[in-house]
Amino acid sequence: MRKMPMKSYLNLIGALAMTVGLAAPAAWADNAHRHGHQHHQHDAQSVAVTAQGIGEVRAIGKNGTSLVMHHEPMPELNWPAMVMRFAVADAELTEGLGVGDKVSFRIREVSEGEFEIDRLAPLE
Ligand SMILES: [Cu+2]
Repeated sequence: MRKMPMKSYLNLIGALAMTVGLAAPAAWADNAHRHGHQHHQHDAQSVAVTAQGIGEVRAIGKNGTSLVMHHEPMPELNWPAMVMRFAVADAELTEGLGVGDKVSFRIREVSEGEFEIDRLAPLE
């Protein structure tokens, strides 16, 4: 093994620590966004997990296939109120929708911890 001067060794450690320090908050944010969910007891044959919600549109993704929404608490999934992005199952659901619109919606779990809106209706 080649000997490394102690100083550059310490510099390397410092650089690594900084990288980790910068990367970690992003990873945590992502985890928080996925929400821990509470339904591990069902098997593959069980019906899809769905939940109803109410929210306000904050942004509409390109081609209407995603929405950033402030949603109210969703007790079925034990989710608090928050702003998050949802995939949308069918762009037709977001047709005519505008930022600031209040909607009721249903989300469906498409894979572990990943949800998409499969029903959406304007409120008021
Ligand atoms: Cu959320």
